[in-house]
Amino acid sequence: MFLSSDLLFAAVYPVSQDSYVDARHPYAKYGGQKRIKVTAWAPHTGFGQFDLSGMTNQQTVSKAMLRLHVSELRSAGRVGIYLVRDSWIETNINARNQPRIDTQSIAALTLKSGDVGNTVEVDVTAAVQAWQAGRANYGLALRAEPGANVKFDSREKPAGRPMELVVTTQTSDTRPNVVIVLLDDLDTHSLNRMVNKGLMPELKSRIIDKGTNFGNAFVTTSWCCPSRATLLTGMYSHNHNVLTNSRPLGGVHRFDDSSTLATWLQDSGYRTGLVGKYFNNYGNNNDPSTPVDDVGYIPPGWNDWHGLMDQNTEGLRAFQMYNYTINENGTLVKYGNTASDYQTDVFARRASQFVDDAEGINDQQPFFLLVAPTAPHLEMPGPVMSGCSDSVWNETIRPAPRHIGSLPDSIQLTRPPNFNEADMSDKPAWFRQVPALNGKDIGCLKRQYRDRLNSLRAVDDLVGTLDDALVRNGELDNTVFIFTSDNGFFYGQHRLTDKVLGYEESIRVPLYISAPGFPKQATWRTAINNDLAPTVADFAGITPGLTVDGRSLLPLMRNTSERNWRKRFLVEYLGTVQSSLRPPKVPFSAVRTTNLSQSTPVNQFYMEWHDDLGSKEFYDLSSDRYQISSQHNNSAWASVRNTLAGWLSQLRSCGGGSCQGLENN
Ligand SMILES: [Ca+2]
Ligand SMILES: [Ca+2]
Ligand SMILES: [Ca+2]
Ligand SMILES: [Ca+2]
Repeated sequence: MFLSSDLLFAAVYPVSQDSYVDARHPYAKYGGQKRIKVTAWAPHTGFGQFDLSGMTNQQTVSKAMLRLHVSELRSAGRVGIYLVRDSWIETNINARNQPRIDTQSIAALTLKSGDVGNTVEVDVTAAVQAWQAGRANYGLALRAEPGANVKFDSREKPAGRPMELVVTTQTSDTRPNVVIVLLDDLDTHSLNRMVNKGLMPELKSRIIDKGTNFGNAFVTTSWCCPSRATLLTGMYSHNHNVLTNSRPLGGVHRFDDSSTLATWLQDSGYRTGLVGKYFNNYGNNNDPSTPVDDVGYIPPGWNDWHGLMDQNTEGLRAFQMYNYTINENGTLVKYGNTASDYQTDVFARRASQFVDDAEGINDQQPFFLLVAPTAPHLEMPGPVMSGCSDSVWNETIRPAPRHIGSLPDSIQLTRPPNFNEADMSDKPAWFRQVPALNGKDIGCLKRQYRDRLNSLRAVDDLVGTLDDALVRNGELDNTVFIFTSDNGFFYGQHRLTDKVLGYEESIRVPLYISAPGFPKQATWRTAINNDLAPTVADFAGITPGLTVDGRSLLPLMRNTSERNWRKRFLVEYLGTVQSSLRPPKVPFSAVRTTNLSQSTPVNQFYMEWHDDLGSKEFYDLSSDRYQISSQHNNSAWASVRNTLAGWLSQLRSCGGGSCQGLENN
């Protein structure tokens, strides 16, 4: 072919799902010429018109290479490549005149004698991407610069095309983005108070008012590491085997990170990111036999990693609002103690940046982001309060500087009927040894309560910052936003602080899911943290890479009164005995019934402690919702207890797909 005032028409046709080349015979439009000549004898111009209309809306150009076969070179020199509009081409084709090019060249190639007989390639990706964005047909024109005389031609058959555009496309992935904001030690009651007082405006307007409120959401093991392992695997503790927060039964060392929600999503095409807390003991580097605690370790499945280091070499810990260290994609970054270092705010900025980066790298790729602030977890070590008689009450958390001193007075520690439980005679013998709180301790707890709740206001700002990033990137309508916590918390109920035990305050967590296509709604059907991984997998259209124990919540979001749903679930703590602590950490297995499909709802809790005494507890929550008086010895409940003991004996070893049936039947 020659390039001169002769005209080349080269359309692009799909040759496979992900690439296009010009395949239409170039002279089809102009009738029967055996050879197209495209010459660039200066000042002549040749051009090709390329039609990408065969591409679907899901496809985008990832690469475009213009290939030119150099058949003759009278004098070496540069040839400019220009982008020209469809209308320009039609005008010039019809007029058969010498085209004028007014635009700037998008690329140029310098030809030398060695190119003769060869095909040269020019990268025109950016121009073709812009061309596709306008969904218009454009052309590429060639013009030799003064001094250059070249002929592009090919007599080779069948591939001999003088001017060929090879376009590689990728099919865009329209699956939704998923963002999980996972708080640490946030109980349902505290969050509800903050929301109802108007102190969580961002969370309310951006998630709660647009999403599904799971009014009966629980964790199946109420402790940081076991709960986070459940989030990432969809399994009960007795199946993922992370039983505590530290070695040998728990912590980062115990977690099998080879198949997790992150790896499943990444393998299926998601860009994945973590910002915040991962597992306890992450980064402490105290086991030479494994890399998982190494300082620079990044677990499989994560593209963009900002993991908070636990217990670093300076003794600083993840649970500090200042002076902590983050592994930022393999680089350790230390944060100081200025206002801008406040942990929740740093995570807000990092999370927002993750969204910007993911969208900038490839808008067509969905992302998964797990944001895990430490708030409202107590700082350890952190500022301590004086005046408590028992040091277990003296820890607190610093709110963001802008919130200090501005929490309304109306937010005060509540004292439900089980607060500082007076009569412990229904509890196991070792539990009765836990002393009651005295006035000094209650004073500390009151301050701690207000600090913890006040720390949530920076979390609310984080939700707003993150949502702003979704809006800014045009992703709000294609993002699933999940807000929850790894466990609840005791504020003096049953004389306790902290979590771990199976009572309501410890196992209930907030759970809101705002997702495209779902209205603001509420369901009282039971959701457990085992469900989060399969739910996210369902949104992503993938099958979990493990045999999960939980189930997708999407059916419940489609029908909030679904009758064929979970009637009971297992609550367990299978770690070591530490009965002297508050709470006493004594392993137990329990079954919580939540059968709301009957006319009279059944809410019961049956627990077997794994202690030397074979201690048990039983509560009918309809008559004793505060679990003040265990009925484990009351013969009136013997039949119910026996039934629950039967379910418990099966649930505690369920797995391999059997848990759902045991929960539903
Ligand atoms: Ca926690
Ligand atoms: Ca190690
Ligand atoms: Ca996108
Ligand atoms: Ca009692």
